Amino acid sequence: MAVIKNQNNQQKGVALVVVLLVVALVSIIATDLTGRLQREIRRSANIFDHQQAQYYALGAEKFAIAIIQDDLKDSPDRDDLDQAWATKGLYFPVEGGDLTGVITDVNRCFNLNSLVAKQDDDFYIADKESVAYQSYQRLLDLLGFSTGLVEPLVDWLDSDSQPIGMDGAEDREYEILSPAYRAANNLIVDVSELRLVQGYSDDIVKKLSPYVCALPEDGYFQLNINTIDVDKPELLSMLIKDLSVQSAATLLAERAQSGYDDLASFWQLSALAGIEIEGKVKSVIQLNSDYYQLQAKARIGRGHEGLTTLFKQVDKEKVNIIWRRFGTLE
Ligand SMILES: [Ca+2]
Repeated sequence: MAVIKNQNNQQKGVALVVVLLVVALVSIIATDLTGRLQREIRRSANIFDHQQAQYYALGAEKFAIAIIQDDLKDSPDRDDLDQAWATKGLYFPVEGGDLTGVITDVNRCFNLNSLVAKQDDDFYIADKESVAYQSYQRLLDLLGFSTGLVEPLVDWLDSDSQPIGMDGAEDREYEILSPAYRAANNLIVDVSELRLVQGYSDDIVKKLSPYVCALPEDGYFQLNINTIDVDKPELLSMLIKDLSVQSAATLLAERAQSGYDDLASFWQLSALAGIEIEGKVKSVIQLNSDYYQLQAKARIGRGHEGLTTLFKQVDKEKVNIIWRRFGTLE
């Protein structure tokens, strides 16, 4: 009898251990599931916040179009830094976060794509005598770079595969690199593309970038005299070759916040007296802008979204979106 009782006790002990094991296993599984659920909830919340931030950024884009359109209605023939669109540091507190944005016109910089122009046969070619080509050469010189840097860039843009000069670079120069690539032979989409062009080191691109832009139009070279940055007189000196950087700096520093009322007032300035300026050079200077760029940033909870949009005004009434790019802004 004693043996049977002992066996019963042992079986009860084994059953208890099994039950404890099962309880432990269930606890582990439950803890894991809770952890997973919490991570899923957090992930969903992050996605929701991010989507909301994206929609707020798109809202900023609509708001920017409205502001630019209002300005077009009020003053179709001029854009200056005193107008509503040029207001700096717009900040909007929104539910769960905030929205910031800034609009700049993109006629205050040199359009790199103006170095080439499309011919009848859909070919991009460069004209060394064009105002754009010569202005860019002077800009390079004024910033302390070799004027030869114009050539690899022109080759990057033009449709043919013949180097334009001694410093030019076409497929042959890029195909021997590792990794190898080919010249775009097309307009550039972003200034950062310069890094791929022969001779354009990081330092050069960094110093050049504030002065240049990449607009989606070949042969398009227009500067708004009312919006050129005061600290970039080189942009005026590159265009008007007999105007020194120092005189251009004084001229820009003396410009009223509301800019010039008409082009005649600008060309009559004493700083420009006695300087002979060709008509094709004069035609680059405008009082209004065609292109604008919005940089917006939305923060909702843990979601952040940056948006850059390029607009173009058409027929002085419509504002078209040329491209938009989502991504974190600096
Ligand atoms: Ca080429």
